[in-house]
Amino acid sequence: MAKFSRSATAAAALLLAAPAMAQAPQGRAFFDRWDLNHDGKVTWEESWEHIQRRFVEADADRSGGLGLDEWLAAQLPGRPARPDRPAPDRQRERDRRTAMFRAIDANRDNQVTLTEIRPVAESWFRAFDANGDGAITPEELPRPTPRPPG
Ligand SMILES: [Ca+2]
Ligand SMILES: [Ca+2]
Ligand SMILES: [Ca+2]
Repeated sequence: MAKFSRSATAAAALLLAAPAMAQAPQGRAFFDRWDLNHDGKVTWEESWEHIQRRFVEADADRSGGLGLDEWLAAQLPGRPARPDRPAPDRQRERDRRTAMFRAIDANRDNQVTLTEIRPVAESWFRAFDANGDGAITPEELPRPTPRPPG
């Protein structure tokens, strides 16, 4: 059980912090947005700053926590519409993000707070920082959709 929830939170963190990074072809543009001082590396401080900003944006009612509705609203419209994607895919995405919400909501009060997000984000950061130097470079990002050169 402990093992399961750990991998669940790691996956959650991944998607929370880097939805486009994990899936979108424009991963580099996404990276540049996280690299606040544009030095080609994303440090933990930059990551946390970015997550906090996104959290504040998502917290529509300023309650200091995100309800599931705020969570889904913040996550789902972030990406450009994909007309080539059938609707069931969006439902799957929604289910996945709901599961993620449950995984991060450690005290099960149906609110995800920064306190709950932080340890998850930290494990996300460590997982991406492949060489352990405290910064993520574009080379360390996953490449889930390899495309042929050219
Ligand atoms: Ca940087
Ligand atoms: Ca909670
Ligand atoms: Ca690194």
